[in-house]
Amino acid sequence: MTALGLTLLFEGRPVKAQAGVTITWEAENGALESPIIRRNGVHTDKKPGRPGRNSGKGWIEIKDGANGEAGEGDHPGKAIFKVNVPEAGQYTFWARTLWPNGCGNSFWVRLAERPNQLLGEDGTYDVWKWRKVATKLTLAKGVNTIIVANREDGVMMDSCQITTTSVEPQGAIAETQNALVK
Ligand SMILES: [Ca+2]
Ligand SMILES: [Ca+2]
Repeated sequence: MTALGLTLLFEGRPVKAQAGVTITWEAENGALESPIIRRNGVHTDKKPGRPGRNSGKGWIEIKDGANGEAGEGDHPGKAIFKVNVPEAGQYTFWARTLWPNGCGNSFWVRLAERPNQLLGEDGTYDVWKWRKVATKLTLAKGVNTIIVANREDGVMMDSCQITTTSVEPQGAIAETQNALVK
């Protein structure tokens, strides 16, 4: 969604949108390579008192054990997102993910033909939580290919967002219309 000075409703609370470009999409709508797989349905997390759920039709995951005995590394398997970007710029990449433990708490994120950037390695487990890549992505106007790749197994990803704003996404967010090129 491109929002300029609009007042949006977020879980019943009005929030003032920052000027800028924000595009959100469902991770399960990407093109997937094994061992990254699509899971359909609802996954309710273990947040005390206020459990969260995935948005859209499901999520993507790498099953625990998919990488065998291998630990963190550059492993086969990726999710490819061809994202419609309305304006060139520096974008923060966010993904709503769920980690089981420290042996399953990261993905790689990169642009096509560019180096891997780390997503995760934090210590919050068993809840859907938005996490960002520290370095912004430089995106051109038009279709940009963003790749999420296998760094360790056991991990789940619900949705992704790129934004030129400094707003931290919260909770389940609907997919932006025409976010992805099929
Ligand atoms: Ca780890
Ligand atoms: Ca989803």
